[in-house]
Amino acid sequence: MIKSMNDLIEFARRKGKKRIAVVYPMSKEVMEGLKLSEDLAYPVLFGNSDRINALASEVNLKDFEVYHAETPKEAAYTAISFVKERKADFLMKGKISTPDFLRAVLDKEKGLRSGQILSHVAVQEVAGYERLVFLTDAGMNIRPDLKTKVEILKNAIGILKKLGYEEIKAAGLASIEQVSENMPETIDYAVLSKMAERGVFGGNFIFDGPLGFDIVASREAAQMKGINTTVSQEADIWLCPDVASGNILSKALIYFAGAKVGGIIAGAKAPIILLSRSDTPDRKLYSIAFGIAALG
Ligand code: COD
Repeated sequence: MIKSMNDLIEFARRKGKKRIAVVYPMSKEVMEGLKLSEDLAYPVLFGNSDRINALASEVNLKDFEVYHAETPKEAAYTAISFVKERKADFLMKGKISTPDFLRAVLDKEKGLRSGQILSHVAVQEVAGYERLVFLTDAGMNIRPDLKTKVEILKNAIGILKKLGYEEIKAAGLASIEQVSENMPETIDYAVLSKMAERGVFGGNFIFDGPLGFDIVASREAAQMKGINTTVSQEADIWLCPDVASGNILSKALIYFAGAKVGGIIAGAKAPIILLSRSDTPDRKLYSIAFGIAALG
């Protein structure tokens, strides 16, 4: 089982070098991330070719292809066409706004839709937690209803299976363990628990929720509160109520607990890497490794 970011990088490395189409990599940080990942991914870059060549020599990136694009949107659509035509294996966002990037990805004709819901999955290595955490959705679906939560969960399960997980546990994060009609996520989680029990998500899968963060993070807390659950301190997937809570939790783990993190969007024709400007080069490396690991 993959238990650390190093395991994830090794898993990706064993898949062989993949071609990564990068939309508008017009910043030193993006190019540094690509430099750090050069033994995993071969960069196919879309943007201003003069600027890209200059940035590449600044970070000492030597082996890459560049295709000139005047604007971030043009870069997005060309990069996406490369992925669709299998001239690249997966896609990464550079210096283009998230909504512009996602709208190109979601474009009905030219985008990368597969018919499924697209959702964000962040992989986190958190000190003190015995396994990797797959936190979802901290980046795409703003306020998912039950139907969307089902799809978000399926996307995450699909990724873990590609990573070789045979048994998967998931927790629905809330602020309480009771089902409350005033807190819609608690009702959704109760339904998901029953669906999991009835095999909707396949075998060897356990979902439990609603659960407070303390119960998910600590077996001791579960014992103290008298909550009987097999996912305490053992959940691989942490399902969040909405993008705001997921995003805040993910960043809190990064900034206050020193978590290592990488993220991808799942459910499209190929994994998509969506980074924020404040992501460090190592986070870009983890995301690229995660994207490769999640390839079919
Ligand atoms: N999966 C599949 N199709 C989708 C999804 C999805 N997750 N979201 C929208 N669509 C489809 C819709 O069915 C529709 O056909 C089309 O795309 C447009 O849908 P809208 O009108 O809801 O889309 P937008 O353009 O208003 O918003 C889509 C975004 C993804 C841009 C929006 O949901 C968003 O901004 N999400 C949060 C991104 C973010 O800021 N994350 C935090 C930092 S990483």
